[in-house]
Amino acid sequence: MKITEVRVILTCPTRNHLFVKVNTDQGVHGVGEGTLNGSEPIVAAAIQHAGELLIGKDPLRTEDLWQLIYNWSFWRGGAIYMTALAALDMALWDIKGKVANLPVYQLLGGRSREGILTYGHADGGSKEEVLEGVLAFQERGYKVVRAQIRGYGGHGNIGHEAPLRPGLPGTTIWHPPKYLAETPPLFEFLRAKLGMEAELLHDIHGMLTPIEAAWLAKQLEPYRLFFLEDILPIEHFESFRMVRDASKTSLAIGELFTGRWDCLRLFQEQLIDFIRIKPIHVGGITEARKILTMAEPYGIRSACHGAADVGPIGQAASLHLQLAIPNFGIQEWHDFHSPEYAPLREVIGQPCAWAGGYAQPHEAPGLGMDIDEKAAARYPYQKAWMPLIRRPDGTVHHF
Ligand code: GCO
Ligand code: MG
Repeated sequence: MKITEVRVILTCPTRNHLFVKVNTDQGVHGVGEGTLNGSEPIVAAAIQHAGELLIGKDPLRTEDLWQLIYNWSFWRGGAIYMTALAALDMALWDIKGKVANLPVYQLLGGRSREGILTYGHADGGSKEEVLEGVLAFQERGYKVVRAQIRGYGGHGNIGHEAPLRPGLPGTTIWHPPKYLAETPPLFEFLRAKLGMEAELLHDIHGMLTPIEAAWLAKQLEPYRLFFLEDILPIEHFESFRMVRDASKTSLAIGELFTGRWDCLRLFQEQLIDFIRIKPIHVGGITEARKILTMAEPYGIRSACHGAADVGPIGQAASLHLQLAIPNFGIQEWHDFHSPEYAPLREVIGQPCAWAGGYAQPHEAPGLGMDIDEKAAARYPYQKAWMPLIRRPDGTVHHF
């Protein structure tokens, strides 16, 4: 069996997605996803370029081809290359599943649980509105809900500047003290209304300084969060110990990580409780599986990032992997079944199933997903950027 073609599909049905199709000389093809919010055309170029190395190769040699694509460039690693590699690796696992006539999770060890526990994202302009949002998620069957006031950064988002030119992103003005002041009372309020058993979590989105994050983790300790997410910016590696020592709030990070070397120290020193890596941004199922195996002896569980931009095929890869591993924790859930995603469903068919708080990958061989290229061509790529943030004095801040 030989790979004959790598096709890159950049499309915007609802939002931008970067898909890949790997064709073989046996009529079997595999699909993968390399969506990287705001950087899709750059990843597309990387897939196009690196994909040529796969032509003529046996697609079933998943590990060998992973090593080939990882090592070919010399300039290895980083979000762009690792996402490009992820898209190709997913497609190879898809082919392997189709050849074996088994869903990918069977190739990874089979089912370790009946379903994938998910969390939803409740947002509101006030704590009363957040409560309404949490209750609405609970009524739909969600067992765990993330609670945020006015998105990431909350009421700390005190202003907005228009884009410099049409088509560019605007700038949010972010003032940390307001966010720090409102967050502990939000959880005090939610606990008073919902009791201690409700499973709640919160995303700092890496927006605080180390001492601010440590302070917030300590303040939130009495409210027993399922976890506090993205506690620090990824650059502040040296500060995890300080946050850890400050409180016994359960901690999660990793949606920006791109490989095992980002995780090693956090695992060995048990500085976190949940790791948020997912196949799509760490080089695919091959690498994500190794990372989650490394986490297992430290009692660290998976909590794969699952925002809209992880995409429906990225989501499927996360589900197959987490159905099989022993140390699964939770999956962030984005609902691609909702009406706004009708155009996306023209391209990819049915997204993975969700019912009563639990998700399931498809049972069809491989990842169980496909791409209709004609439908994708009806929705051409639209230039998009990540949001910009500055503090009130004009200093650039991370989102
Ligand atoms: C989450 C995330 C996202 C990111 C987004 C960036 O936990 O879902 O923090 O919402 O902001 O994926 O592209
Ligand atoms: Mg997050």
